[in-house]
Parts: sequence; structure tokens; C-alpha cells
Amino acid sequence: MYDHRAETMSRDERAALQSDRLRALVDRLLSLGGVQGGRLREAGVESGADVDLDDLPKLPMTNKQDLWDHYPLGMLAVSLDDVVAVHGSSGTGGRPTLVGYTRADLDLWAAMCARSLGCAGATPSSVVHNAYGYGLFTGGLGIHQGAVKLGAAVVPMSGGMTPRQVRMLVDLQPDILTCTPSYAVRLGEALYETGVDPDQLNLAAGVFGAEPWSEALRTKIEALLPLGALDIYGLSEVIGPGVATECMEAQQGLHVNEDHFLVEAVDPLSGEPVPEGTSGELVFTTPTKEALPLLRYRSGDIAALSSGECRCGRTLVRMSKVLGRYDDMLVVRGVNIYPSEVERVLLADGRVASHYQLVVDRRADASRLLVACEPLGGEPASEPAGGPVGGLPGGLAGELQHALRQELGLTAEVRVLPVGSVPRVEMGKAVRVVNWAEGDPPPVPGLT
Ligand code: DLL
Repeated sequence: MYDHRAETMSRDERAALQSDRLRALVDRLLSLGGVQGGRLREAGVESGADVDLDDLPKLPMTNKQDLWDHYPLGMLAVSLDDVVAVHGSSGTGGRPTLVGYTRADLDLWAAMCARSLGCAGATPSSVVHNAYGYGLFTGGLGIHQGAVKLGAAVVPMSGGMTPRQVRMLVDLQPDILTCTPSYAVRLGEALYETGVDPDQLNLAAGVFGAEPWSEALRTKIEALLPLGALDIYGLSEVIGPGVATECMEAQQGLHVNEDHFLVEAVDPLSGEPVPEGTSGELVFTTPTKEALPLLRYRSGDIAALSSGECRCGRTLVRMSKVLGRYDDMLVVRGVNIYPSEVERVLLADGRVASHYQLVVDRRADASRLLVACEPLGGEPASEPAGGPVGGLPGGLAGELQHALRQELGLTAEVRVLPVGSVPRVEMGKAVRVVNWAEGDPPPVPGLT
């Protein structure tokens, strides 16, 4: 563990710390007098001393719209002179969300990412092959600074140029791989294509995040690459990667660094808290951040929280894997579906590759959902989860359609297209859902 004391302190001790920090945040926001301070006053809060940790669910919320309304950096709580870095996410619809960091924020972020790497068993002797994109996106530089903080050797690969990545995996013998889960699959395929035996590698753990991925994809990645695949979660508004990470010991739920990021799960419609273990929208409060402290920021991400003990010894609350963003939920003939659920069903079949795209065909009046996928072929076969392999692609498509209907109640048309049809993302996040409007060419070649 990177910070044994912080990660294993008793719940009571942590709650006392969180309470103190929350009060200090409330005082700070009130004294700044910005949007968040104004909302606190409207809610009748005049001082940090007025609030306790239990009052958190009653305090006002913030959301992405607030950041957009004050674009580019209008919600900063410090002067621009104190900002030493700016990052952000391209976001939905190309509308960026920008965030600023002070020097202390960068230190905090590096420590959080060092904790994440520690969850994967990384030590100062580790070599970290970092294939998250470097740039405005927080993945590359966030993990980079975490690895440096830990004292490991970081290889700043960024995304893309896959043949060179394969070369570095062989030549530098990293034990930790960090990238998006979809790029991990791409790297696994590339090893296979170039004839590199995975036994030549020294990988032990992968820290994969920035996009939703299913347990079925974990199984797939662990079959492709010789490593334990762990989930890491974060968002620019809160800090970037390093908000929460799975541990190698349990690989079950992501430990939220709740001494710095207070987390709640609420009903996405009513905003009311949901019971522990029930999926809800994650809401974060960042009491220790300087440049952009946020009170009850609605992440839009759907996951469940659990405070049960973990075998790794960390006492931090755990969040489940993220099902998806509430905005990305598809409603198909009255059935609510997240792309990660479709992924789970497709991959459980054992005959299709992990490249898939959901196409919402809006050309006709009644929109229909097309699921474009590929048979295995570009990657080594893993053991099929259900029954023997067989059947023509047509039969396979029919069987997948049936499985989607049985398991999710989803009516969709599955198209099994030639290997290479579904676009691969070498840089950035996988695009799982696309729209097909009247007059547009097919978003995936071969789709009719
Ligand atoms: O994606 C930060 C990050 C970088 C996390 C690298 C992990 C690894 P943004 O670009 O601001 O920041 O996007 C944040 O990505 O609200 C989620 O919807 C999604 N997301 C991030 N991690 C996960 C994950 C980074 N592990 C948005 N599972 C978040 C599911 C994730 N979704």
C-alpha cells in the first residue's frame, strides 16, 4: 500500500477527518462567494460549524452544467497565478470540461495515482508502461506523476503506434501496464499478430479505466495478456484517474479514496440517497482540492457503494464497476440498457471478439438497435463460456440476439461482420454507441 495509514484507518477515525475537512470546505466556499457559496447560503448554511458529515446529503449539488456555464475556468477558487496545470475531457458532444490544478493539487493527484498503482502491487522497483494518452486528457499525465511519486520507472508511451508499444513491452519488461481496457485488447491482439509469445513478457498487473468495461472483458483481457486486470476510475472534475481503484487481492469493487473524495450514491432522477448496494449516480465532494473544490458534484456515473470489509485490509468504501453514464443509457422499446451490459452478454458467448458497436438506427420512424460485432479471428481464442463453438455467422447472430433477449429483455438485431469492420480506437476512449441518421453512410462498413 502506498499510504498504509490513510488506506486502512478505522471508519470512525476517517469519519472524523472527513467531517473536519467538510467543514473547512464549507467555510472556504462561503468565503469565496461563488456559485457554490451562494447555494450554501440559500440553503441556510452560514458557517462550516453548521454542518456535520451526516448533513452532506442535504447540502446543495453541483454539476457539469455549472462548469460549462462558467467556461473556461470561471469556477476556480484560486487566482490564475496559483494554477500550475490545466486538464480536461473532450466530453460528450465535443464540449470540453476544463479543470485547473495548483501545485498542491498536483501533489495530491500524484499521491492518489500512487495509491492506485500500489493497489496493483507496484513498488519503487516497478516499470510502468503507461499507454494512456498524454495531453489535456488526465489519464497519461495523471498516471505518469503517480508512478514518479511511487518511485517506479514510468515509460511514457501514450496511446497509438501499437507496434512500438509491443516492442517496448518486450524490451523494457514492464510489470505494470496502464491504458484503457479496449486498448489492452488491441495490445493483446497485436502481440498475437506479431508472433510475440506472452510468456516473453514480465507483466503482472494492468490498471485499466477511463471507460466502462464488463467482468466478461476482464476475463478476455486476462486470457490475452499475462496479467491481473484491475479497474481504475476517475474524472477530470474530481481530479482525474486515482479516485478509486480495485486491489489485486480481491479484484472486486474499487476502493474510493474517500479521505479526499467523499462519495455518495443517489437516485439519478430524484437526487435522493439510495441504500448501500443499490446502483445510483455517484456524487463526489472534494474537500482538499485547492483550485477547483467541488461540493456534491454529480458525476453522471452509475455504480453501487459497499462498505463491507475487503481482504486486502483497506477500509475505504468500495464502488462497483461503473455500469455506464446515465446519459449513455439507451431506452430500446421501453427497456433501459447500458452498453456494458450488452458487452457482458456478447463476450459470455465466447465466439465473438471484444470489438463491438451499438448503432441506433434512426433512419426509419421507429428507431431500432443494431449490434455490430465480429467473430473471433484477430485475437487468440479464449475458452468459450457457454457450450461448444459452432454454427455459421448467421446462426451465431441469431443466437446472440436470443441471448440479449433472454438476459436483458433487449430487442436488437445482431450483425456479425468480417474481422476488422468495427473501428478500433488506438487513442482515447472506445466509442460504444453511434447514431445512424437518414442520409448518412453506414457507421460501420458492411452494415445494412
Ligand atoms: O477518464 C480519468 C481516468 C483516466 C480514469 C484514466 C481512469 C483512467 P475524464 O476524461 O474526465 O477522466 O472522463 C471521466 O470517464 O465520468 C466516467 O464516465 C468514465 N470513466 C472513467 N473511469 C472509468 C471506469 C478520466 N473505470 C468519465 N469505468 C467518468 C467506467 C469510467 N467509466
